[in-house]
Amino acid sequence: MAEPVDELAMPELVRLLQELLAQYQDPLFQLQLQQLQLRASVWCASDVRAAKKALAAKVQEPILQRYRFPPGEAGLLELRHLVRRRVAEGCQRVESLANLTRQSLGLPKLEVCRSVEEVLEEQRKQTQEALRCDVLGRVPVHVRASCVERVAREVAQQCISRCHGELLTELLRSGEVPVSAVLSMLTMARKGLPLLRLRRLRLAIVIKPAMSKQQLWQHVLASQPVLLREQFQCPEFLRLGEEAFLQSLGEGTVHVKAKSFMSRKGCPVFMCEPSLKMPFSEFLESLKKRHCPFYLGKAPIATELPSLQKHLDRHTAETDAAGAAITPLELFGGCFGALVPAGVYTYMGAGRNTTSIHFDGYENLMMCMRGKKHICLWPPWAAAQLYPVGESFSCPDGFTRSAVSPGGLRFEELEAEEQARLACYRHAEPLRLTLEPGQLLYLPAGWWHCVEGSMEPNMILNWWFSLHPQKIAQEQDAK
Ligand SMILES: O=C(O)CCC(=O)C(=O)O
Repeated sequence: MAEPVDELAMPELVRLLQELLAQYQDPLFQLQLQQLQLRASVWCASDVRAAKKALAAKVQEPILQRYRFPPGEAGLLELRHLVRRRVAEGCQRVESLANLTRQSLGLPKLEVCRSVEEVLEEQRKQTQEALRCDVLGRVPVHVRASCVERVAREVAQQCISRCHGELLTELLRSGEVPVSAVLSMLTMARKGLPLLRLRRLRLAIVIKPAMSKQQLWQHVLASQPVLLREQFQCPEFLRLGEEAFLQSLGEGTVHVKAKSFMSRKGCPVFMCEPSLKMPFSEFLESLKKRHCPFYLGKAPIATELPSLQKHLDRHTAETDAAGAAITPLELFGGCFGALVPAGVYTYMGAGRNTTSIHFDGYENLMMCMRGKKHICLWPPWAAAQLYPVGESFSCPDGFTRSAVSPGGLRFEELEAEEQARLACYRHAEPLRLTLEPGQLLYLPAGWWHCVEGSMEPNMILNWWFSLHPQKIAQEQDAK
């Protein structure tokens, strides 16, 4: 990931872009670009791209060097990084200059003003293309056959169990669920999710004030979501939710999500992995804006916020007055396999920061530390109604995201043309809950979910685990 060029202030960035633009618009440069474009009919696309890149690099190199960027690809990456950050912050001057430079290189405009519904529809269409669907959305026989072969290969390589192989092959042959949903289930099967059992899931969230580890274990085995309302109310622990937003904790830089699209509900939906690096203090400042463009989402705290990690470690070792553990890891960790290698994650944001509908292949203990999180949940088999999207059917961990707009809108709330293309969503009413500070959600692996934060600053901690070996073993018994 590229480091930002912190010293380059806005006026300098604007000057740099103006200089680049002047060079790109030079008639000689445009002529050379056109000549390369003409070669497109005889050269392959990647050769044309490489030649254009080399031509542009001749112009870029001396300018970037003058502005103290590192040479080569690294300098370009940093420039892109800086531009994206300023555009996300709403700097229209940078946005229009960046678009003009892109236009003069024959590139499309930056994607900033599209709605999430448009972006998701494009992803659904791309998925249909990848699966070679016909106009009625039917997958041709040869693609189904390739999927069947792929499932057989995964069984042979022991990536999925034999009974999962039989189940998925049967689903592909019968056409009972869409191919994209079978591919979602293939990803679930690879994580060891007991799919046969999940088919018979009771659709409910178990809500209790507190539970013992043995009680939670029963729900973990059944993949039943659980909301614990009162068990983790230890004030010292919850204070982390306040402290985390204080400058004093704000070490160096953090990686944030910066690419969001507005949903019909008026929430910014963050669609990409965290990729933009910025000082933590500036991230905290941005939370005060009405439209916060950044989301410190999916941040492993050991590397992103080391002092928060230290505070958490201290609490992990402590017990409350009655001698009980005060963090979910201590109390419930035994119900799962290993904690993911990066450790505990956090999501910190504000302004109704939203994560679109997806599932994770990990068991999740999600604890609210500040603000609120409004969550919609659908069971794993709802894949059939949620229009999973993926780039290609051979992508190993694909089809984990849905083309349905987040927020848990009811089918009747969709626009007529959306109802027409997402007709199966009619049967996918979500379970809804709101998570408040000190409350813990056990979100079983494979459950589809979307999450909308409160307007005020909000924060969760996530402990993601692989599945407990006994849970994986259940599948054989379910047959
Ligand atoms: O809080 C969020 O925005 C998303 C959280 C999430 O998707 C998760 O914990 O799996």
